[in-house]
Amino acid sequence: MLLKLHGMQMSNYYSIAKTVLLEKEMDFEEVHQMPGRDEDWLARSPMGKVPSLETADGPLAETMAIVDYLEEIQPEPSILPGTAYERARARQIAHHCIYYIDLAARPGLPAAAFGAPRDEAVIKTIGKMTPRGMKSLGRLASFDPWIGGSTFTLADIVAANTIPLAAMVMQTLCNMDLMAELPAVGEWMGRVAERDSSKKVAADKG
Ligand SMILES: N[C@@H](CCC(=O)N[C@@H](CS)C(=O)NCC(=O)O)C(=O)O
Repeated sequence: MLLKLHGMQMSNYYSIAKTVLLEKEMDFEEVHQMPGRDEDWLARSPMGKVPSLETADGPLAETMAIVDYLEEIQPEPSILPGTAYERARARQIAHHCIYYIDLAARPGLPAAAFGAPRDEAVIKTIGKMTPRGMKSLGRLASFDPWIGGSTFTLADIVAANTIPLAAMVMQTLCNMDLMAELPAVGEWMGRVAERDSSKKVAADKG
């Protein structure tokens, strides 16, 4: 059965799963789906979020579970190469970006991007937590040339699809340049953007 990725192009988590499929050169179909709470969608994604992957084995939600599944069913080319420690370090960077950058800034997204009213308590919290997540990423990242070192991995894919959204939220709500917390990010983002997978994801966003 052909894998089907359900979700929407503008979702950064959808982009992570899609980039992994592209990097692994897997055949897949895209099915447009907005987040929602109808029963059919909740059967695919219990929290109603996007993305969800339709597999021969059944539906699968949660982006990190999806990418682990893809890595297992098609190990090559690997997005988690190297030793057990190197693979764990790549996962550590990916989790760091999700927990301490994306989720730190995400409460500001409704006001930054969707016209919701500003909530000063939220802005105060994201203004404190997001720069901390970004600055501490510097203790893990090498950017030489990839975020974890010599090999392009899941860590690059997750970081490149979380940092820009968080930066937009911080700029819009806190007038803060998140990238300035970790200046090497700029050049590395340029390298990621040059990859065919990034170009395809960007082009499909329109
Ligand atoms: N933990 C989820 C997060 C996915 C997520 O937050 N998706 C957003 C779009 S980028 C969404 O569906 N938001 C709607 C909602 O939270 O109801 C994953 O890893 O897939």
